[in-house]
Amino acid sequence: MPRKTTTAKPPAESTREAAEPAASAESSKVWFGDDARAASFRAFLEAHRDETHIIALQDFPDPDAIAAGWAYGQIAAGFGITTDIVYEGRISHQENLALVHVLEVPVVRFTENMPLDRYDGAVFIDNQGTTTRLTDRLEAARVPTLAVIDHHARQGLLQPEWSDIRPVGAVATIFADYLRSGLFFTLGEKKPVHAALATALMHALRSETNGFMRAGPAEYAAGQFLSHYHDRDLVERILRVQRSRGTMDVIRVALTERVVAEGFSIAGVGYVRHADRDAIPQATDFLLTEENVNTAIVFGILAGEGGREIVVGSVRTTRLTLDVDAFIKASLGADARGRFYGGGRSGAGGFEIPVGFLEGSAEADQMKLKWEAFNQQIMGRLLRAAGINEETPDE
Ligand SMILES: [Mn+2]
Repeated sequence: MPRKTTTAKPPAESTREAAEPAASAESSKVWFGDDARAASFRAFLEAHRDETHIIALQDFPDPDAIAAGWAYGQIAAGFGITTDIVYEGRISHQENLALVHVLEVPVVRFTENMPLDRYDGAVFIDNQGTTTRLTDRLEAARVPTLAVIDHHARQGLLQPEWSDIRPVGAVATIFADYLRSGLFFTLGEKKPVHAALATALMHALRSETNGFMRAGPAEYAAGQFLSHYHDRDLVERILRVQRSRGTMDVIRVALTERVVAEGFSIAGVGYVRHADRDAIPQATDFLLTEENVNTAIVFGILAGEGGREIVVGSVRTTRLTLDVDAFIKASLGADARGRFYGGGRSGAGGFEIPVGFLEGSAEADQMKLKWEAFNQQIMGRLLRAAGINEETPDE
């Protein structure tokens, strides 16, 4: 990899010591220190002065999306552009909630009565329209797609007026690079909101790269740049946040109900509130920490709060030879239309099974029967796929 994006200096100085060598392949490019793209971003914002933009994040936004959306909002404000950071779905992981609450990030959850036609344009950040239900809604409201800023592989669904898609580890890296260019505001002005933004971007880098384990050179360069401005106390407050009571309860049930055999730990946890949806993957992560367990599966029925009832499951494995995608598809199969109930990749996956006709009952007895039916069916299929004799699990 080429090299040399010295970011230890304040951003007002040039951080580029020499012109890039003519890079043909994407892989040989330097993805941090790109003044030309920052200038192009600036020209794009200039051309949209004083407009109102909706920043569309993916459903269930993560810290990378939240921090980058906020960065767009703060940068665009310098051009008189008003923004709303909007997502459909939910922010349920307590660390992501803490990020939003501690730093006071102004994110808005979409509701049906939000008029979308008041926006001059839409900006998709950390997604390309394929992972947010807002895409269809914005199209229906005839809101033009102005920009896509992302780090996932190109998906080609949207035809934005302007885009910056780089194969880096986080979209926060791209926004850190815009700020580094010195073409926008300077983070070092000691405004609290700047420290908060730098903190959010740093948190995004850390969480998106699993504590920099999956970071590339661009993320280290971005982290080095942000390290001059972020607030360590705020980082600690975000990371030290505690689990909700609901999450603790789900973990407790998972511990009590788990079946451990052949390296698998599988638990059905019963009914889970929609607000505690993230408790299922968290309980799965927790089961995976037991010795001799290399694969954990937790599932339950999301219910209540007027939401649809649906069985949701989470799978995690450290077993290199286990293809999570194939395991889920083979064990749970597909619906009548041939759509699989779930899938996964590289060690993690999940599934969703509609409760359908049996949905919605207030009777405790019926609720119990319904859960037992799903629990037995799913547990049986998972155990068979795992090659475990149902009669004789270890515990
Ligand atoms: Mn991302």
